[in-house]
Amino acid sequence: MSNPKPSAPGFATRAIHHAYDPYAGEGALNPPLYLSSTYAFPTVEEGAARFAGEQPGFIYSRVGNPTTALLEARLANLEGGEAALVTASGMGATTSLLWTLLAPGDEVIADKTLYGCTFGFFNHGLAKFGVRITHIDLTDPENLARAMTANTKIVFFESPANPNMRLIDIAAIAELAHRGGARVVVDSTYCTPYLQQPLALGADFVVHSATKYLGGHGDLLAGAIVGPKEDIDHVRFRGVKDMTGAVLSSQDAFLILRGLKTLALRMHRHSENALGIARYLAAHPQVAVCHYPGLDDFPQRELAERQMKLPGGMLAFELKGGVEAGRRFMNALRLITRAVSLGDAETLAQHPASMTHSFYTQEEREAHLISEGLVRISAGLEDLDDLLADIAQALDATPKHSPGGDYCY
Ligand code: 4LM
Repeated sequence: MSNPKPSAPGFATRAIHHAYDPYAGEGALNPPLYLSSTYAFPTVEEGAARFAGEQPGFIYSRVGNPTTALLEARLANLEGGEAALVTASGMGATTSLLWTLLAPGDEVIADKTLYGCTFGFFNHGLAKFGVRITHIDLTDPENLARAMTANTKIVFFESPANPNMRLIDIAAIAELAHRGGARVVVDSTYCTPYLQQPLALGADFVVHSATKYLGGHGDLLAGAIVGPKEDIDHVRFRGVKDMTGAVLSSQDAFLILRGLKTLALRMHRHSENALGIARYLAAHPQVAVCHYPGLDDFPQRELAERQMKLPGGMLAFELKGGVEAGRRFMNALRLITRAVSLGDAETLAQHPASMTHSFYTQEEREAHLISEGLVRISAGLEDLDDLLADIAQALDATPKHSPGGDYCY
Protein backbone atom coordinates (compact mmCIF):
# COMPACT_ATOMS: atom_id res chain seq x y z
CA MET A 1 0.00 0.00 0.00
CA SER A 2 1.39 3.41 -0.92
CA ASN A 3 1.69 6.20 1.62
CA PRO A 4 -1.22 8.65 1.77
CA LYS A 5 -0.48 11.73 -0.38
CA PRO A 6 0.50 14.76 1.70
CA SER A 7 -2.12 17.46 1.20
CA ALA A 8 -3.57 20.43 3.08
CA PRO A 9 -4.84 19.24 6.47
CA GLY A 10 -8.56 18.50 6.66
CA PHE A 11 -11.17 20.38 8.69
CA ALA A 12 -11.09 18.19 11.80
CA THR A 13 -7.28 18.29 11.89
CA ARG A 14 -7.23 22.07 11.63
CA ALA A 15 -9.99 22.41 14.25
CA ILE A 16 -7.71 20.53 16.66
CA HIS A 17 -4.24 21.76 15.71
CA HIS A 18 -4.23 24.99 13.69
CA ALA A 19 -1.89 27.73 15.01
CA TYR A 20 -0.77 25.92 18.18
CA ASP A 21 2.51 24.02 18.57
CA PRO A 22 2.55 21.86 21.73
CA TYR A 23 6.37 21.57 21.48
CA ALA A 24 6.74 25.33 21.90
CA GLY A 25 6.74 26.90 25.37
CA GLU A 26 6.25 24.42 28.22
CA GLY A 27 5.19 21.57 25.96
CA ALA A 28 1.57 21.62 27.18
CA LEU A 29 -0.80 19.63 24.94
CA ASN A 30 -3.45 22.31 25.47
CA PRO A 31 -2.81 25.98 24.79
CA PRO A 32 -2.25 28.14 27.86
CA LEU A 33 -5.16 30.13 29.28
CA TYR A 34 -3.87 33.68 29.72
CA LEU A 35 -5.71 35.42 32.52
CA SER A 36 -4.38 38.93 32.24
CA SER A 37 -6.14 42.19 31.50
CA THR A 38 -2.93 44.08 30.72
CA TYR A 39 0.59 43.46 29.32
CA ALA A 40 4.01 44.82 30.32
CA PHE A 41 5.89 47.10 27.90
CA PRO A 42 9.69 46.58 28.05
CA THR A 43 10.17 50.34 27.48
CA VAL A 44 7.98 53.41 27.02
CA GLU A 45 9.07 53.53 23.39
CA GLU A 46 7.94 49.94 22.77
CA GLY A 47 4.60 50.60 24.47
CA ALA A 48 4.09 53.64 22.25
CA ALA A 49 5.07 51.63 19.16
CA ARG A 50 2.48 48.98 20.02
CA PHE A 51 -0.20 51.64 20.43
CA ALA A 52 0.80 53.17 17.10
CA GLY A 53 0.54 49.75 15.45
CA GLU A 54 4.21 49.91 14.47
CA GLN A 55 5.26 46.92 16.54
CA PRO A 56 3.42 43.67 17.33
CA GLY A 57 2.61 42.78 20.92
CA PHE A 58 -0.30 42.77 23.30
CA ILE A 59 -1.47 45.99 25.00
CA TYR A 60 -4.69 45.36 26.91
CA SER A 61 -7.18 42.50 26.66
CA ARG A 62 -9.98 44.70 25.30
CA VAL A 63 -8.04 44.63 22.01
CA GLY A 64 -6.27 41.28 22.26
CA ASN A 65 -5.24 38.37 24.46
CA PRO A 66 -3.05 35.39 23.46
CA THR A 67 -5.77 32.80 24.17
CA THR A 68 -8.46 34.68 22.25
CA ALA A 69 -5.90 35.38 19.48
CA LEU A 70 -5.40 31.64 19.04
CA LEU A 71 -9.15 31.11 18.81
CA GLU A 72 -9.35 33.91 16.24
CA ALA A 73 -6.58 32.38 14.12
CA ARG A 74 -8.32 29.00 14.25
CA LEU A 75 -11.77 30.34 13.34
CA ALA A 76 -10.35 32.43 10.48
CA ASN A 77 -8.67 29.30 9.15
CA LEU A 78 -11.80 27.14 9.47
CA GLU A 79 -13.97 29.75 7.69
CA GLY A 80 -11.31 30.35 5.02
CA GLY A 81 -11.07 34.06 5.93
CA GLU A 82 -8.15 36.43 6.38
CA ALA A 83 -8.89 37.33 10.00
CA ALA A 84 -11.38 36.80 12.81
CA LEU A 85 -12.50 38.69 15.89
CA VAL A 86 -14.24 36.97 18.78
CA THR A 87 -16.80 38.80 20.88
CA ALA A 88 -18.75 38.46 24.12
CA SER A 89 -21.87 37.11 22.37
CA GLY A 90 -23.36 36.58 18.93
CA MET A 91 -25.19 39.89 19.36
CA GLY A 92 -21.81 41.44 20.22
CA ALA A 93 -20.48 40.21 16.86
CA THR A 94 -23.33 41.60 14.74
CA THR A 95 -23.60 44.90 16.61
CA SER A 96 -19.81 45.52 16.64
CA LEU A 97 -19.55 44.78 12.91
CA LEU A 98 -22.51 46.88 11.81
CA TRP A 99 -21.80 49.86 14.09
CA THR A 100 -18.34 49.90 12.49
CA LEU A 101 -19.41 49.56 8.85
CA LEU A 102 -22.49 51.80 8.78
CA ALA A 103 -23.18 55.54 8.95
CA PRO A 104 -26.43 57.56 9.01
CA GLY A 105 -28.06 57.55 5.58
CA ASP A 106 -26.84 54.05 4.76
CA GLU A 107 -29.26 51.24 4.05
CA VAL A 108 -29.21 47.61 5.20
CA ILE A 109 -31.19 45.12 3.17
CA ALA A 110 -31.99 42.10 5.30
CA ASP A 111 -33.95 38.95 4.69
CA LYS A 112 -37.46 38.83 6.15
CA THR A 113 -36.63 36.25 8.81
CA LEU A 114 -33.96 36.98 11.40
CA TYR A 115 -33.27 35.84 14.94
CA GLY A 116 -35.48 38.01 17.21
CA CYS A 117 -32.71 40.10 18.82
CA THR A 118 -31.00 40.75 15.46
CA PHE A 119 -34.37 42.00 14.18
CA GLY A 120 -34.58 44.16 17.33
CA PHE A 121 -31.06 45.57 16.84
CA PHE A 122 -31.81 46.48 13.23
CA ASN A 123 -35.24 48.00 13.74
CA HIS A 124 -34.94 49.47 17.23
CA GLY A 125 -31.16 50.11 17.29
CA LEU A 126 -29.66 50.97 13.89
CA ALA A 127 -32.92 52.53 12.64
CA LYS A 128 -32.88 55.07 15.52
CA PHE A 129 -29.53 56.35 14.26
CA GLY A 130 -30.51 57.08 10.69
CA VAL A 131 -29.82 53.71 9.06
CA ARG A 132 -32.60 52.54 6.78
CA ILE A 133 -33.61 48.89 7.23
CA THR A 134 -35.39 47.15 4.35
CA HIS A 135 -36.61 43.57 4.78
CA ILE A 136 -37.19 41.57 1.61
CA ASP A 137 -37.55 37.90 0.74
CA LEU A 138 -33.99 36.97 -0.23
CA THR A 139 -34.94 33.39 -1.10
CA ASP A 140 -35.57 34.92 -4.54
CA PRO A 141 -32.34 36.78 -5.44
CA GLU A 142 -34.23 38.83 -8.05
CA ASN A 143 -35.91 40.65 -5.15
CA LEU A 144 -32.47 41.98 -4.17
CA ALA A 145 -31.73 43.22 -7.67
CA ARG A 146 -35.00 45.19 -7.55
CA ALA A 147 -34.57 46.54 -4.01
CA MET A 148 -30.98 47.78 -4.02
CA THR A 149 -30.37 51.53 -3.99
CA ALA A 150 -27.24 53.68 -4.15
CA ASN A 151 -27.31 53.76 -0.33
CA THR A 152 -27.39 49.98 0.19
CA LYS A 153 -24.18 49.20 2.05
CA ILE A 154 -24.93 45.84 3.64
CA VAL A 155 -26.98 42.80 2.70
CA PHE A 156 -27.55 40.67 5.80
CA PHE A 157 -29.17 37.25 6.19
CA GLU A 158 -29.14 33.92 8.00
CA SER A 159 -29.12 30.63 6.13
CA PRO A 160 -30.90 28.56 7.32
CA ALA A 161 -33.03 31.33 8.82
CA ASN A 162 -33.96 31.09 12.48
CA PRO A 163 -36.58 29.71 13.09
CA ASN A 164 -38.34 28.76 9.84
CA MET A 165 -35.38 27.10 8.01
CA ARG A 166 -35.67 29.16 4.79
CA LEU A 167 -32.40 28.90 2.85
CA ILE A 168 -30.76 31.72 0.91
CA ASP A 169 -28.47 31.21 -2.07
CA ILE A 170 -25.26 32.82 -0.80
CA ALA A 171 -23.42 32.84 -4.14
CA ALA A 172 -26.35 34.38 -6.05
CA ILE A 173 -26.95 37.08 -3.42
CA ALA A 174 -23.22 37.91 -3.16
CA GLU A 175 -22.95 38.39 -6.91
CA LEU A 176 -25.94 40.75 -7.08
CA ALA A 177 -24.93 42.66 -3.93
CA HIS A 178 -21.39 43.21 -5.21
CA ARG A 179 -22.68 44.40 -8.56
CA GLY A 180 -24.54 47.13 -6.65
CA GLY A 181 -21.56 47.99 -4.43
CA ALA A 182 -22.88 46.42 -1.20
CA ARG A 183 -21.15 43.98 1.12
CA VAL A 184 -22.66 40.72 2.29
CA VAL A 185 -22.84 39.53 5.90
CA VAL A 186 -24.03 35.96 6.54
CA ASP A 187 -25.04 34.82 10.01
CA SER A 188 -23.95 31.19 9.70
CA THR A 189 -24.68 30.21 13.31
CA TYR A 190 -26.92 27.26 12.34
CA CYS A 191 -24.24 25.76 10.10
CA THR A 192 -20.77 26.43 11.58
CA PRO A 193 -17.86 26.41 9.12
CA TYR A 194 -18.12 22.63 8.96
CA LEU A 195 -21.44 22.69 7.11
CA GLN A 196 -21.22 25.90 5.12
CA GLN A 197 -18.45 28.23 3.91
CA PRO A 198 -20.06 31.57 3.06
CA LEU A 199 -16.76 33.33 2.24
CA ALA A 200 -15.89 30.76 -0.42
CA LEU A 201 -19.34 31.43 -1.91
CA GLY A 202 -18.63 35.16 -2.16
CA ALA A 203 -19.82 36.63 1.17
CA ASP A 204 -17.65 39.37 2.68
CA PHE A 205 -18.22 38.58 6.36
CA VAL A 206 -19.47 35.66 8.41
CA VAL A 207 -20.87 36.18 11.89
CA HIS A 208 -21.58 33.49 14.45
CA SER A 209 -23.16 33.05 17.78
CA ALA A 210 -20.34 30.87 19.15
CA THR A 211 -22.62 30.28 22.14
CA LYS A 212 -24.14 27.55 19.97
CA TYR A 213 -22.33 24.77 18.06
CA LEU A 214 -18.84 26.29 18.19
CA GLY A 215 -18.79 26.20 21.99
CA GLY A 216 -21.11 23.23 21.83
CA HIS A 217 -21.83 22.64 25.51
CA GLY A 218 -24.22 25.39 26.58
CA ASP A 219 -21.77 26.77 29.13
CA LEU A 220 -20.78 30.14 27.66
CA LEU A 221 -21.86 33.11 25.53
CA ALA A 222 -19.66 34.16 22.62
CA GLY A 223 -19.63 35.47 19.07
CA ALA A 224 -17.27 35.68 16.12
CA ILE A 225 -16.77 37.75 12.96
CA VAL A 226 -14.61 36.53 10.07
CA GLY A 227 -13.62 38.68 7.10
CA PRO A 228 -10.87 40.76 5.49
CA LYS A 229 -8.05 41.70 7.88
CA GLU A 230 -8.35 45.44 7.26
CA ASP A 231 -12.05 45.42 8.21
CA ILE A 232 -11.55 43.10 11.16
CA ASP A 233 -8.86 45.51 12.44
CA HIS A 234 -11.37 48.37 12.20
CA VAL A 235 -13.99 46.39 14.09
CA ARG A 236 -11.43 45.49 16.77
CA PHE A 237 -10.01 49.00 17.20
CA ARG A 238 -13.23 50.98 16.70
CA GLY A 239 -16.29 48.76 16.98
CA VAL A 240 -15.31 46.67 19.97
CA LYS A 241 -12.67 48.91 21.60
CA ASP A 242 -14.67 52.15 21.50
CA MET A 243 -18.29 51.35 20.74
CA THR A 244 -19.58 48.05 22.12
CA GLY A 245 -16.83 46.78 24.43
CA ALA A 246 -18.18 43.29 23.65
CA VAL A 247 -14.93 41.53 24.57
CA LEU A 248 -14.79 37.76 24.97
CA SER A 249 -13.15 36.54 28.17
CA SER A 250 -10.08 34.37 27.62
CA GLN A 251 -11.64 31.61 29.77
CA ASP A 252 -14.54 31.36 27.33
CA ALA A 253 -12.09 31.42 24.40
CA PHE A 254 -10.32 28.45 26.01
CA LEU A 255 -13.61 26.54 26.29
CA ILE A 256 -14.45 27.25 22.64
CA LEU A 257 -11.01 25.96 21.59
CA ARG A 258 -11.90 22.78 23.49
CA GLY A 259 -15.34 22.64 21.84
CA LEU A 260 -13.86 23.04 18.35
CA LYS A 261 -11.89 19.82 18.74
CA THR A 262 -15.12 17.82 18.45
CA LEU A 263 -17.05 20.15 16.13
CA ALA A 264 -16.87 17.93 13.03
CA LEU A 265 -17.87 14.83 15.00
CA ARG A 266 -20.69 16.61 16.76
CA MET A 267 -22.15 18.11 13.56
CA HIS A 268 -22.52 14.63 12.07
CA ARG A 269 -24.38 13.40 15.14
CA HIS A 270 -26.57 16.54 15.36
CA SER A 271 -27.48 16.07 11.69
CA GLU A 272 -28.23 12.35 12.06
CA ASN A 273 -30.49 12.99 15.03
CA ALA A 274 -32.23 15.92 13.35
CA LEU A 275 -32.87 13.83 10.23
CA GLY A 276 -34.31 11.00 12.33
CA ILE A 277 -36.60 13.39 14.21
CA ALA A 278 -37.64 15.24 11.05
CA ARG A 279 -38.53 12.01 9.23
CA TYR A 280 -40.56 10.80 12.21
CA LEU A 281 -42.45 14.09 12.50
CA ALA A 282 -43.02 14.48 8.75
CA ALA A 283 -44.72 11.05 8.65
CA HIS A 284 -46.83 11.62 11.77
CA PRO A 285 -50.59 12.22 11.30
CA GLN A 286 -50.66 14.98 13.94
CA VAL A 287 -47.96 17.03 12.18
CA ALA A 288 -49.04 19.67 9.65
CA VAL A 289 -45.58 20.56 8.32
CA CYS A 290 -41.94 19.85 9.14
CA HIS A 291 -39.14 22.10 7.87
CA TYR A 292 -35.77 20.35 7.57
CA PRO A 293 -33.30 20.64 4.68
CA GLY A 294 -32.54 16.90 4.79
CA LEU A 295 -36.11 15.82 3.96
CA ASP A 296 -36.64 14.68 0.37
CA ASP A 297 -39.60 17.03 -0.08
CA PHE A 298 -37.90 20.09 1.45
CA PRO A 299 -38.74 22.82 -1.09
CA GLN A 300 -35.12 24.07 -1.30
CA ARG A 301 -33.51 20.63 -1.30
CA GLU A 302 -31.31 21.35 -4.33
CA LEU A 303 -29.89 24.50 -2.70
CA ALA A 304 -29.36 22.63 0.58
CA GLU A 305 -27.30 19.99 -1.21
CA ARG A 306 -25.30 22.57 -3.13
CA GLN A 307 -24.58 24.89 -0.21
CA MET A 308 -24.45 22.71 2.90
CA LYS A 309 -22.25 19.71 3.61
CA LEU A 310 -24.95 18.22 5.90
CA PRO A 311 -28.52 19.37 6.61
CA GLY A 312 -27.62 20.34 10.19
CA GLY A 313 -29.11 19.93 13.64
CA MET A 314 -32.04 22.38 13.51
CA LEU A 315 -35.63 21.75 12.49
CA ALA A 316 -39.02 23.35 12.99
CA PHE A 317 -42.51 21.94 12.71
CA GLU A 318 -46.15 22.70 13.28
CA LEU A 319 -48.86 20.50 14.68
CA LYS A 320 -52.30 20.37 13.07
CA GLY A 321 -53.76 21.82 16.26
CA GLY A 322 -51.60 24.96 15.95
CA VAL A 323 -50.37 26.98 18.92
CA GLU A 324 -52.41 25.15 21.58
CA ALA A 325 -51.33 21.69 20.38
CA GLY A 326 -47.70 22.86 20.25
CA ARG A 327 -47.96 24.15 23.83
CA ARG A 328 -49.40 20.84 25.08
CA PHE A 329 -46.79 18.87 23.15
CA MET A 330 -43.93 20.90 24.59
CA ASN A 331 -45.24 20.63 28.15
CA ALA A 332 -45.47 16.85 27.77
CA LEU A 333 -41.79 16.42 26.83
CA ARG A 334 -39.75 14.56 29.44
CA LEU A 335 -36.26 14.07 27.99
CA ILE A 336 -36.13 16.94 25.49
CA THR A 337 -35.56 20.15 27.42
CA ARG A 338 -37.82 23.18 27.03
CA ALA A 339 -35.21 25.88 26.48
CA VAL A 340 -34.03 28.46 23.97
CA SER A 341 -30.54 28.43 22.43
CA LEU A 342 -29.22 25.64 20.23
CA GLY A 343 -26.23 23.52 19.35
CA ASP A 344 -25.88 21.92 22.78
CA ALA A 345 -25.45 18.24 23.62
CA GLU A 346 -29.01 18.29 25.03
CA THR A 347 -31.95 18.32 22.60
CA LEU A 348 -33.88 21.56 23.15
CA ALA A 349 -37.41 22.57 22.16
CA GLN A 350 -38.77 26.11 22.14
CA HIS A 351 -41.73 28.12 20.83
CA PRO A 352 -40.35 31.00 18.71
CA ALA A 353 -43.51 33.16 18.74
CA SER A 354 -43.52 33.43 22.54
CA MET A 355 -39.77 33.06 23.12
CA THR A 356 -36.89 33.85 20.71
CA HIS A 357 -39.09 35.78 18.27
CA SER A 358 -41.39 37.46 20.79
CA PHE A 359 -39.58 40.76 20.07
CA TYR A 360 -41.47 40.90 16.80
CA THR A 361 -45.10 41.97 17.16
CA GLN A 362 -47.63 39.39 16.04
CA GLU A 363 -48.20 41.41 12.83
CA GLU A 364 -44.44 41.55 12.22
CA ARG A 365 -44.13 37.80 12.71
CA GLU A 366 -46.82 37.27 10.11
CA ALA A 367 -45.10 39.64 7.67
CA HIS A 368 -41.74 37.98 8.36
CA LEU A 369 -43.02 34.41 7.75
CA ILE A 370 -42.74 33.26 11.38
CA SER A 371 -45.80 31.18 12.08
CA GLU A 372 -47.40 31.35 15.56
CA GLY A 373 -47.64 27.57 15.95
CA LEU A 374 -44.06 26.73 15.00
CA VAL A 375 -42.09 24.56 17.44
CA ARG A 376 -38.30 24.61 17.02
CA ILE A 377 -36.04 21.72 17.89
CA SER A 378 -32.28 21.77 18.28
CA ALA A 379 -31.33 18.09 17.96
CA GLY A 380 -28.71 17.17 20.53
CA LEU A 381 -26.31 14.27 20.81
CA GLU A 382 -28.45 11.75 22.73
CA ASP A 383 -29.52 8.34 21.36
CA LEU A 384 -32.06 8.90 18.59
CA ASP A 385 -34.38 6.13 19.87
CA ASP A 386 -34.71 7.89 23.21
CA LEU A 387 -35.53 11.19 21.52
CA LEU A 388 -38.14 9.56 19.28
CA ALA A 389 -39.71 7.78 22.26
CA ASP A 390 -40.03 11.11 24.05
CA ILE A 391 -41.57 12.77 20.99
CA ALA A 392 -43.97 9.84 20.54
CA GLN A 393 -45.19 9.96 24.14
CA ALA A 394 -45.54 13.76 24.01
CA LEU A 395 -47.61 13.52 20.78
CA ASP A 396 -49.76 10.82 22.42
CA ALA A 397 -50.40 13.20 25.29
CA THR A 398 -51.39 15.99 22.86
CA PRO A 399 -55.08 16.10 21.93
CA LYS A 400 -55.65 15.14 18.29
CA HIS A 401 -56.94 17.91 16.09
CA SER A 402 -60.15 17.20 14.23
CA PRO A 403 -60.86 18.82 10.84
CA GLY A 404 -63.74 20.73 12.40
CA GLY A 405 -61.31 22.57 14.65
CA ASP A 406 -62.21 20.81 17.92
CA TYR A 407 -59.87 18.53 19.82
CA CYS A 408 -60.50 14.77 20.06
CA TYR A 409 -59.09 13.04 23.11
C1 4LM B 1 -31.89 31.18 19.92
N1 4LM B 1 -30.12 32.59 19.19
O1 4LM B 1 -32.27 31.17 18.73
P1 4LM B 1 -26.00 35.26 21.32
N2 4LM B 1 -27.60 34.76 15.49
C2 4LM B 1 -28.42 33.70 15.49
C3 4LM B 1 -28.93 33.23 16.71
O2 4LM B 1 -29.74 32.15 16.68
C4 4LM B 1 -28.59 33.88 17.90
C5 4LM B 1 -27.75 34.99 17.85
C6 4LM B 1 -27.24 35.40 16.63
C7 4LM B 1 -30.82 32.13 20.28
C8 4LM B 1 -30.56 32.55 21.56
C9 4LM B 1 -31.46 32.46 22.71
C10 4LM B 1 -28.78 33.04 14.20
C11 4LM B 1 -29.15 33.44 19.16
C12 4LM B 1 -27.33 35.75 19.08
O3 4LM B 1 -27.14 34.67 22.07
O4 4LM B 1 -25.89 36.74 21.53
O5 4LM B 1 -24.70 34.53 21.49
O6 4LM B 1 -26.33 35.05 19.74
O7 4LM B 1 -32.37 30.41 20.76
